[in-house]
Amino acid sequence: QDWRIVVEETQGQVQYEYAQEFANLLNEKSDGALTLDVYEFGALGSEVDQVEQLQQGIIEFAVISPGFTGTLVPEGNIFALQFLFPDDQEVSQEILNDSEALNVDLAEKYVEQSIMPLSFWTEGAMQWTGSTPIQTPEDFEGFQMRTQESPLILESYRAYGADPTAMSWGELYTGLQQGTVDGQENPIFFIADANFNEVQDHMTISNHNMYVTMTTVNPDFYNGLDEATQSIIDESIEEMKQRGFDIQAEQNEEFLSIIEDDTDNPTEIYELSEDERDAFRELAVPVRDFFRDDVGEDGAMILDKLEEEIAEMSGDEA
Ligand code: 6CS
Repeated sequence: QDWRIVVEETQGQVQYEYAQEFANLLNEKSDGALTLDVYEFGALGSEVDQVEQLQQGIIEFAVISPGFTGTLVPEGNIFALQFLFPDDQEVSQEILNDSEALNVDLAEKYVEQSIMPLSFWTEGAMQWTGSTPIQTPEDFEGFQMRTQESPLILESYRAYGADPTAMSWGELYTGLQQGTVDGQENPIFFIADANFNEVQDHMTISNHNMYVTMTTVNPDFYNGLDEATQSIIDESIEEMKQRGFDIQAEQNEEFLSIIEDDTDNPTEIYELSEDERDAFRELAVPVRDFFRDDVGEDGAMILDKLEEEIAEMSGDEA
């Protein structure tokens, strides 16, 4: 019987392409014995529904963004903290690969909820889009910001003075078009492929955070497999780390020019200077204390450890 993996994106987008290549690797390495079917976003419900299906073992694998597990695994809100990881995506991916805080301590918190993360990976730096320009924190005053379901993402935008609302991306195009929300954050490939630029007049190159997602497996399913099969999965996950990175890098580059060249739907692109980014950083850093207080001792420990690892691995000047 075929195994299944569900992703939060549609055909052609990063998670889907990743899952397809992961499925091919499993199939090759097992000489055709293992078959994994890829389900695109929308086939099995919302992003949050997909999390539940993985937990219940209805599907074996899922690509899940921590932004959709915010109430389930509060410690996973760590990825909502802006300006925490280095801007350099390659360095950040290395941290995601090697961090013990994430791959051991945070992973344990997920396993308690029947979600086993096999890898954490970046889909690229996130940018802001808006119906009005965003260049200073004041521009967020009264701004209806769409976010994922994570309390700390909402808190991060409240810290800027915005008025955030959580919503599935399935509703987002219409929400932006009708003005239910004024703006959103995403990597460039996603902004363009989901056509948000059609209904947004402004894009700010803010690089305020990276988009982190996780390849996950249902722990009962995984633990029930023989060792040889587990090794095939582990090796494939390992090989997909570089592939996933390359897929997002290519798409983020390619889609920037698609937004720039779309004369039917012009989008004003504004790149923040380092000084301008500092104004946002100043308001974002205290949200780390909010995280420490809000998610409790274990979460605070994970953040302390991660901050140390980041300083070490990025050769921090701080
Ligand atoms: O903004 C979102 O919710 C969506 N963004 C990405 C990059 N992937 C899936 C996710 O649901």
